[in-house]
Amino acid sequence: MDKIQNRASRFQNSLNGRPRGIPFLSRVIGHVDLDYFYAQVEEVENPSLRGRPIIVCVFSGRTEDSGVVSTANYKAREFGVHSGMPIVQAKKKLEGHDPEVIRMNHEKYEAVSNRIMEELGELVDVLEPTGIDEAFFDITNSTGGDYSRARGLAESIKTAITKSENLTCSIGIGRSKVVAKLGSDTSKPGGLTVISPEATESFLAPLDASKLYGVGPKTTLILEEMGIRTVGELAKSSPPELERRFGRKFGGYLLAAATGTDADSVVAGLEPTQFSRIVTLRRDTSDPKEVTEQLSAGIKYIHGKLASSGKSFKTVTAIGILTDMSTKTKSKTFETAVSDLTMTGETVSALFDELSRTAGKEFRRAGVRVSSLEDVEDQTSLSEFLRPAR
Ligand code: DCP
Ligand code: CA
Ligand code: CA
Repeated sequence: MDKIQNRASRFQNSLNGRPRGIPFLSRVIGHVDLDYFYAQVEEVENPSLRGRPIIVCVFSGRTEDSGVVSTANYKAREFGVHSGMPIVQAKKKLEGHDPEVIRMNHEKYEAVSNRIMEELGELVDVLEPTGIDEAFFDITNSTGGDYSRARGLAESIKTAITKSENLTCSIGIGRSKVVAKLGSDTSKPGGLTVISPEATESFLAPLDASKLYGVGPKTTLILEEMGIRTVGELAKSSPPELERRFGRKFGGYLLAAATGTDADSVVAGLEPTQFSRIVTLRRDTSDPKEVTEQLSAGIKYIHGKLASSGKSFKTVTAIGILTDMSTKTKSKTFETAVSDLTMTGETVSALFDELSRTAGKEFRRAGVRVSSLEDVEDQTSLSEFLRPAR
């Protein structure tokens, strides 16, 4: 309960955090959630799996099959399999349906997630990642509060993720975080739900109150005792009664959530852990010079990101996606962090030299990633220096 109450209080506190001058109703907030994330990443890596039930599993190692399902694709869900289900039980449900059982590879999913978050960060005003496969975003400024422009932007986000990673996602757009989250939930998989301020009340009213963010089984039970089942009923319930049952903060949050007036703002996400850029080559090639040349804008872009975030890097990776869509990478790690543009370009070029010798196929797409980021110390002292004297 504590966790939820903390969250509720954050929602309340942020009432004060809303930028002044932006009327509440004109906020445009989004929530993006990747569909059957771990399983979809596996599907993209191995397209021959499409159409078959897939379960991505965490094996505990005690017995051969002990462990749980981390996630399942929608085909497997048709047979009643879901996240958290014991592997043994999932296998039973999928018997005779040719399931693919895959060991969870967190690093792989995290790398995909990092690339997507970075890409999303470029497309929205403020991005707040809230999990490996989801994020809130604010696009009030870039859309001028216009919900039809918001729809266009959301569509281009979906297209961008499909183009770069071949993954589908679900997006909800609304005037608050709660509304946006409900929007992405109800458009799963692959959909887009835009809930304009005017449509908010009628969108929320029929939904089960248990669908609201922060409303778990305990709260649902109490609400049922109060004769409240839907969000609409919750919105019309008596505020003093809610306060009496749930306390001032959480009661207040429930009412705000039910009316789509929760005021929590989107807060820019965590520190970046890497920067990357991938491009589709103008033609398939195995010439490392050609590849490096077409990556030069990408390398400059990465340097811009490093400079603006005050970071240098220790590891640089050349990424080659071959004509059979397999990915080959080659990295170099420096002993001390660097941020020199020429040096990065030369290293990337050398790495692609090596990659092209061992790849065996032509490159279709190519990319660069810098990771193991460190703060540029000089930069800190520079900003100290530039700070006006007090
Ligand atoms: N996950 C997990 N264990 C859980 C729930 C989730 O390991 N009990 C992992 C696997 C999921 C990822 O987190 O792929 C994202 O979780 P989601 O709840 O967003 O579920 P999915 O993305 O798998 O499916 P959906 O299409 O419903 O979003
Ligand atoms: Ca998901
Ligand atoms: Ca999720």
